[in-house]
Amino acid sequence: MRLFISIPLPEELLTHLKELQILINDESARLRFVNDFHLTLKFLGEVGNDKLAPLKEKLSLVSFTPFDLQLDAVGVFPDTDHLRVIWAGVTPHQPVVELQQQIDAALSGLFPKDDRFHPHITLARVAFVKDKVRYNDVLKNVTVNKLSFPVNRFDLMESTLTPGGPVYGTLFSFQAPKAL
Ligand code: 3AM
Repeated sequence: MRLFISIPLPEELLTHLKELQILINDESARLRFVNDFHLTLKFLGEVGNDKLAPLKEKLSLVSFTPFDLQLDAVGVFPDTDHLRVIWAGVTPHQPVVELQQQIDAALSGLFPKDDRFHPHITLARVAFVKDKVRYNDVLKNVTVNKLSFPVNRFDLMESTLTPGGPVYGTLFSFQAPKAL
């Protein structure tokens, strides 16, 4: 099965993420919008059934203090010359990066470490761009509501590839201890 680890996003955020999908839409680019928003912490790829129990056990040992994030400006991967993914940013990076590093460390020996991690919420993948200058301008003019949201959980997710795009399902959730 194809697995990844991500932070689920609260309902209150989803309405605005859908609004952002409307704002980033323009005839200068053909986009494939995602239906399932999340903040990916680590992509694991194909994982055999035999690895699932040790994976779950190691992830259950990750302990983190709940933190708040704020939505931030729209950005692109890999860069404005090569538009592949359009995403909404989050701030601050530090608590997410720390959680990602903890997960990386917990899974060392089972999965390779990620040396490049940039927290983001994917809004759309780019099929093709007709007018790069115009589309970058559209993106620059998108105003993001800097909504705050709590992070107190991460999920082990399964991604099933279908002709209509990937379909995601939550296999297990890992809860942070309640804040005192
Ligand atoms: O929704 P986002 O973009 O944050 O981009 C893929 C998606 O994250 C990423 O894993 C998530 C679930 O598919 N992904 C897919 N293939 C990947 C790969 N080979 C990958 N990330 C890194 N390497």
